[in-house]
Amino acid sequence: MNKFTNTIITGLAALMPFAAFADSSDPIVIPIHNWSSQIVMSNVVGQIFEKNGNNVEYVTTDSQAVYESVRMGDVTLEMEVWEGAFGASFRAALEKGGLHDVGDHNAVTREDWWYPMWTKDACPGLPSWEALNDCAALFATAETGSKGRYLDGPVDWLKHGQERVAALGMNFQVVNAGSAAALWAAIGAAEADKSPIVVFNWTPNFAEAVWPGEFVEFPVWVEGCDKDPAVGPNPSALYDCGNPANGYLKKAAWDGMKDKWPDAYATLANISFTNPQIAEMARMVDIDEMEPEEAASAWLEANEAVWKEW
Ligand code: TMO
Repeated sequence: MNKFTNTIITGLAALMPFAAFADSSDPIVIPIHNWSSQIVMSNVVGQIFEKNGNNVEYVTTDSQAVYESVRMGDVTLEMEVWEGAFGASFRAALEKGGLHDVGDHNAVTREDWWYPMWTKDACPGLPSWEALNDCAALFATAETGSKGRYLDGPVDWLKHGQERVAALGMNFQVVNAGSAAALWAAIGAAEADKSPIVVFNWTPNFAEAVWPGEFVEFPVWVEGCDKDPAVGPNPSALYDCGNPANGYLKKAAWDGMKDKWPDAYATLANISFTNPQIAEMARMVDIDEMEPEEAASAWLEANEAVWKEW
């Protein structure tokens, strides 16, 4: 290329900054975890990027370790940073540097001990945690002996159920479900004869439309309850509070994303899903039994007016 054409091209590029596609052709790496809304939402966002001409790669990763991967740039972003489950890992990675907050979804989240409403017939003092504890024998199983069973989420969600039981002196034993599907199967089995059950659950989720229920009310979350034993009702223990009842749902990205894929980054910054949209994404997989990629395509087709704005 001679100097003359080079000048013209540079001049044209300067005149059309938005016409030029500035993003790297390297794949944007999107992490996939083990609950349905996150998997579908990640595919929705990946498919939007692809429609815009980006390349995308999905990797299945641990939902806590992912913050370290985003910080290092091995993974480009995270679509669902739940305050209750991942706030601590996210904050730790933020402090080390390399990733940042790309804003909140327009959603309010809660993750905690939960029961389907028929449980309250047997234990009318609910939702108080003290009443639950007084009813512990109702939740006993062969596995937990005389203690009540609390079916917690998969281990990598790091809900600290065991620490909470110890900190509050509860007569419960924590059993970790192997998968989210195992939680739904346990609720479904209890539904048959309306036996009392208490499990880890969250909102937004499909479950709220299927089984009316309530979260157990633990001592109210106070900032620092997971870091400073003095915070919360037990002065010598961590995790003696419930999870935040009005938690955030954030997006996070590797710091390098905005320079390497500026167009995709601008889209990511605009993306915001609501509670009903997130619950619907979970339902498409957990109730309608769609494959996540298929659910994502269907969602995009039905919600063009929503995502074209982004
Ligand atoms: C992280 N989760 C939404 C499953 O609680």
